[in-house]
Amino acid sequence: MPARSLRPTALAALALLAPALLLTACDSTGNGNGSGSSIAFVAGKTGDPFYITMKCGASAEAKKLGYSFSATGSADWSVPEQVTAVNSVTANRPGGVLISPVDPNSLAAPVKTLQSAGTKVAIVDTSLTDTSLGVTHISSDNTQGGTQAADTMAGLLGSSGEIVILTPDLTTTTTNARIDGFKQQLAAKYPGLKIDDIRQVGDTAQGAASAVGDELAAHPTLTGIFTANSQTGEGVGTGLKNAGRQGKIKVVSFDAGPQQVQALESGAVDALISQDPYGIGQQAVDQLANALTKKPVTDPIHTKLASITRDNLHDPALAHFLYKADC
Ligand code: T6T
Repeated sequence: MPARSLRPTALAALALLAPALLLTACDSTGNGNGSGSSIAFVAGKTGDPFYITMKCGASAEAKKLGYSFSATGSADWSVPEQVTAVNSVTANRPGGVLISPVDPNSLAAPVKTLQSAGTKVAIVDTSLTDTSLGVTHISSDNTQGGTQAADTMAGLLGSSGEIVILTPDLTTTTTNARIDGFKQQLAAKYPGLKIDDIRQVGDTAQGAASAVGDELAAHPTLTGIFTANSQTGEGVGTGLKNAGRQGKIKVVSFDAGPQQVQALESGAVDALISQDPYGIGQQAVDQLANALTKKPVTDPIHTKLASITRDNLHDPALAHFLYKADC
């Protein structure tokens, strides 16, 4: 109805209602209406327990702070899929986005566009080469994680041994940092532990399983395997079983998805270096909320790691470090 046709009493009623309308247009966080009060998560790989757990932490925190929450990402560890996901999130103009870029360079342009549209961005887990992008950067200290994996491997093997490292690829920033930390620590502290090969197997359990067979054939005196993430860790037990070497080769795996915990329990794997994806998700939402409400933002944040073995697996203090299959 055009305003000029309103009677004076109706106009007076509208004037009384105006502050209330203004209040309902702002959410409890004072972010204003519409998409400014929403937070979106773009995962590196949507079905990966690490990112599922991060989503659970982010979604619970968003709910607690009064933001609406949505999650998307690539089903595989794929640049084109993730670029498409970021572009569709950008079109919705959310207030904040937490994203784990699957490539340090190819995701820079879409993240820049997202940020230029006014969205606050938290870079989580993996990183971009352009560190000016993002209001905060939250991850494990992955180099430290690699050091921890090397110490754990040395504890299992003693002063001499031959090790193969299985990694999904050589472009992912997190797994590369773990390998660097592992190599540096062996060189500094365990000169008798030698790395026979660092092998890219793709981000699948099948790739890791078949690589184990090849590596055992190429290095018959192999004594240890370090796997740099969940999927490589999920496949290693199958590879050792197929080769009849389960329990004979010591295995340290990064991450602690449900299948990896099962492998630890069954003896296929000896230790897990676990991250805190739930905490990464929670803290990213906290920092995005700070940015959106003009409060100080902490940057960077390094979340904790834990070394899990069959001995401490059921310690309640470590329950937080075991990943979820869903929220
Ligand atoms: O190890 C995590 C994550 O930190 C890494 O960036 C990619 O792989 C995982 O998601 C586990 O599969």
